[in-house]
Amino acid sequence: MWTPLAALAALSAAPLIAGITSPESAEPGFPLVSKVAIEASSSSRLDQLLAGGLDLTAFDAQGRIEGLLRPADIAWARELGFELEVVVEDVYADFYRRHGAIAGNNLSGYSDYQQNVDELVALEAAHPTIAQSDVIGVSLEGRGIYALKISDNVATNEPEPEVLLMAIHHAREPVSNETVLELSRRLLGGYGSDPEMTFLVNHREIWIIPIVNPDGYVYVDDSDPMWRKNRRGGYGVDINRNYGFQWGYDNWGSSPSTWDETYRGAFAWSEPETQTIHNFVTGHDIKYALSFHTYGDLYLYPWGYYYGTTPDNTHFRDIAQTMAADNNYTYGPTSSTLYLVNGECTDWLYGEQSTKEKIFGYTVEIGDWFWPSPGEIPGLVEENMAPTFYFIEQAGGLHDGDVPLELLDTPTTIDRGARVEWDAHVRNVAGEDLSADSWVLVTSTSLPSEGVIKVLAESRLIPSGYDGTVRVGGLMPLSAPTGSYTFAQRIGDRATGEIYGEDAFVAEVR
Ligand code: 0X9
Ligand code: CA
Ligand code: ZN
Repeated sequence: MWTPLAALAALSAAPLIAGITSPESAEPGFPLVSKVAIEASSSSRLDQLLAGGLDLTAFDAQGRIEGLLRPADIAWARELGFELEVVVEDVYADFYRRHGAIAGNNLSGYSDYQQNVDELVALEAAHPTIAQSDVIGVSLEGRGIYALKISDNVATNEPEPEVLLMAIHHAREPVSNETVLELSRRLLGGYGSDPEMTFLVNHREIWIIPIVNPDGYVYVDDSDPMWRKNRRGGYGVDINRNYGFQWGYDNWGSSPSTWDETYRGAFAWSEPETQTIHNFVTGHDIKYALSFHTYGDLYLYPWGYYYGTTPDNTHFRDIAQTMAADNNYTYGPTSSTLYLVNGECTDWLYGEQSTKEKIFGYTVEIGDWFWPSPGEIPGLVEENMAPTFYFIEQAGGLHDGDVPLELLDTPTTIDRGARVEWDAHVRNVAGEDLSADSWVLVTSTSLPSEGVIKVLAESRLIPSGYDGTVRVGGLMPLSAPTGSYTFAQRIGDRATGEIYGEDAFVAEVR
């Protein structure tokens, strides 16, 4: 059923002309904002709406994109030829009707900022050897940005894969916070009794940042339940558009206008909240990360800034596919699955590869609205437990540096027709048993082709914690050209090309 919009259209033929007072919500003190669904047939021209700086939120069950639009926005979009269905006429009135008279305490039924702080402190007190809560940065208005570390020997930086879980980049997305709090409780509460939780705590360093944007979260609680950004200048910066990777690449899904919901800030990293994440991530060795948001039932991965996929698309997809097998979320590259964005967190996590290594970062979009009724929270949280534990487990075993190799007793000269031999010192610091291939890449400019790949050992099980030396060797053919040769030994998965460790030496063949 199409809501007649004639009255609105009459109001807003020239939406940007100053002096027109915005219509108001039935809830005193708020503007009239409607939740609309944009017909799928018109969503191929979504770019036009993205360029308009509109507040597009997610997809509904019919695959239509939803947005929070003011009457002037609705009229503008309809003039462009988009077909819009108004799903909720007045989202503020709807919020207060469904949640009761709670103005000034909008997060009732959810954990507010202070409850988060109290809970982190309580978790640390209850599990002092495996939980540690720290303030890793300070928001624009001076609130602490907290991180909870969960790992065995928590005070020690151990060589275990590090995983980062974040929530509340966006202020109005409290289910993301509930989800990471519950993940923390399960990991800590299950330690010593639940074998999966015990394994993850023992073999990973798990970092949880439950509120990236404390100022926005407090503002949602005491003032505006639909607030998204931080509180810079009263208009706010979208924390998830302020990261310094392809920041401001274009204006699609990222706006240069202060009052737009996707305002990206005056410059990359302009906000203390993004600076905090930047400093935290570059100061650690994070392998995998999840940035929890609401809503849409989605797993998203780079790229967001243009319609392309990363060289690791298969790996991104495989993991998302397994997570989604559990909760039926849709998955795919963010740009083509949801919409274009730039200056977004996971694009930076993966894309910035000079000041840090690439990180497999995903955006998780939970549920189907920012404010599910409190009774729906446990189900939404639960559907993210098993997939996230699987994700944390996956952060081990598949990374460069998990099996450091050191080649010892290497020759400097090799006679043709003689054996080449060296020692390979192998360690497995991945925190789990690994089945891995070992191979040697021999290259020399004397060789007619680029080089030869000689497999000296095939797929062995390298037990967790293995620390030993194996003798490696082979025959240098009599026919080999003389000259300088490089012997690079690698351990990894030859099928996927992933390398867990490598070392090399140079020798003269004569
Ligand atoms: O727009 C966002 O920042 C995220 N959606 S939300 O409704 N929670 O605001 C999605 C960001 C996902 N990343 C990309 N599209 N690249
Ligand atoms: Ca540890
Ligand atoms: Zn969000």
